[in-house]
Amino acid sequence: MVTDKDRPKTANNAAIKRLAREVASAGPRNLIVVHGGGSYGHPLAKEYDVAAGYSSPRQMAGFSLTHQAMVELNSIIVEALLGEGVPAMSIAPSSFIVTEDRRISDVDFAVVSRAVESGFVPVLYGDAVLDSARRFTILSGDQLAARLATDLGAARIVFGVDVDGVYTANPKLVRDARLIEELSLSQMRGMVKIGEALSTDVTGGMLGKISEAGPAVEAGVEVQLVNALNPGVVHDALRGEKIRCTWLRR
Ligand code: IP8
Repeated sequence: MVTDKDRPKTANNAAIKRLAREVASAGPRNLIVVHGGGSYGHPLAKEYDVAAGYSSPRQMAGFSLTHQAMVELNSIIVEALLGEGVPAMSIAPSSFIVTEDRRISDVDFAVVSRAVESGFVPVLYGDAVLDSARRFTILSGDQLAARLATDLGAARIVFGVDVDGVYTANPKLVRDARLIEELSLSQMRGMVKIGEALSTDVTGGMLGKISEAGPAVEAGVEVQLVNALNPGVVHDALRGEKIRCTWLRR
């Protein structure tokens, strides 16, 4: 929702500003922001088939263009946060993460954790990254957020999505779809294979989030899926207030 999905490289400045204000007014402490690719990363990643890895020389430029588009979107978001007084600090995932066949294996988050301890709000993102098996791939913001939370011992991940959470059916298509307020790990396992990127992503969608969140939930992190389109919801979530959402819990 921070970009206009239908128009390449178009930021939704109003949504970005509102969300930056909500983060600022929540008075963030020990917060890391991770954003996705939207209409910056995804069209280029698709055009050059970056997620699949190297198969032709034309992808080399595509990899760089995808990363560079993410740098642009990240700048817009970081500047919005700075404009609201949040001590945001941009950290490029591709500068310190190499995946192994599309998954993060070894990673050192020391700089990210030092930034948090120093009072900054690191802002990371889904990125085009180097990969030891495929030369390069796309790392989703979801996989990154879950691994950050697990490795840094976060209490909670808040996923901002465009619906109130996980429903019994697609709420955009089915009128009597009901919101599921809490999903246990075993219920999550009934829906997806935990910790495995869905083959259809670049994006992953809701099931991708549940799958990626799995290992974090296993590690004791509480995960909240909240409707970031509704003004005030992200603020309330960050403040730990009760909201309409879906919880993923062990
Ligand atoms: O939007 C992927 O991150 P996501 C970002 O979280 C790119 O899937 C570079 C397409």
